[in-house]
Amino acid sequence: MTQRHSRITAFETRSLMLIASVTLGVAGSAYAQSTAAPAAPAGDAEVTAAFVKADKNGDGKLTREEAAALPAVAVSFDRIDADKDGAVSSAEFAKAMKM
Ligand SMILES: [Ca+2]
Ligand SMILES: [Ca+2]
Repeated sequence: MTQRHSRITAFETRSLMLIASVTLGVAGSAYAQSTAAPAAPAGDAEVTAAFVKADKNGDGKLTREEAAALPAVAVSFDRIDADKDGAVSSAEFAKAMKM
């Protein structure tokens, strides 16, 4: 009885490990995909479209408030604003999107 029980437990343990490894494998590939995506260079048209869309007042610059619509820009606003004028120009934006 005890031996039978322990055999079932061992089987269950193996099943759980298999499920865990499959789950981790799926999560791992999903993680790889999500980190690989931003590294792919964005096309000029995509970059321009994103910039124009975020530039609500159309002055050719993204203020910190306008950049809030683009999380990727908002989180690194200070780094992207290379000349530190408090706004991200289309050139600064294009450069950041291609890194
Ligand atoms: Ca603007
Ligand atoms: Ca700037």
